[in-house]
Amino acid sequence: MTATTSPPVVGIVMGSRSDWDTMQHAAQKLEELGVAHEVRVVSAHRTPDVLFEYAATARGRGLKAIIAGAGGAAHLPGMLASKTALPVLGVPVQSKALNGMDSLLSIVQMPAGVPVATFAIGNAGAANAALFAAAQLAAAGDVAVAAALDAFRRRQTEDVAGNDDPRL
Ligand code: RP5
Repeated sequence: MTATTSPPVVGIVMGSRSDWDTMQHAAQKLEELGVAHEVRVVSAHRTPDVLFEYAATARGRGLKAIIAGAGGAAHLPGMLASKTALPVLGVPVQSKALNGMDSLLSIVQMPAGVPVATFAIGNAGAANAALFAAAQLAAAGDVAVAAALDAFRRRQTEDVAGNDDPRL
């Protein structure tokens, strides 16, 4: 699925369809900021050849970053990072058995030389990975995304400041 009409610059991938509940928060943020993105299920364990192909062709297809979410033995972000030098942003999905601690540790403990930027477990991590990818695009000179990010921050501040009595 491609979420806007322009070619995707961010890839959102996840180990299973069951990760979508979490990863949709990344897609929603990119949508809100007008960042063209694609969404795919790519499993490190069930479809390893697809993973290799996805990573090997990502830069050539115009992607600037990959947001990868996985749970449990969450090898997807690390294996993507082993096959591409594009920034890989890892989202630990909250697993049922261990609440996502397994996912977090699987993603964060990369060996020196193969970085994965690791975010919080669950929905907040997915949303922040998208905001971070947008910040990378803005820092690289995308003025439209920079403006959208500024506007998002302003709205967020106004929403909190305008609802500061928790009893209402
Ligand atoms: C991981 O195993 C996926 O990322 C998912 O979080 C977890 C469970 O997958 P399913 O059994 O729901 O397909 O590979």
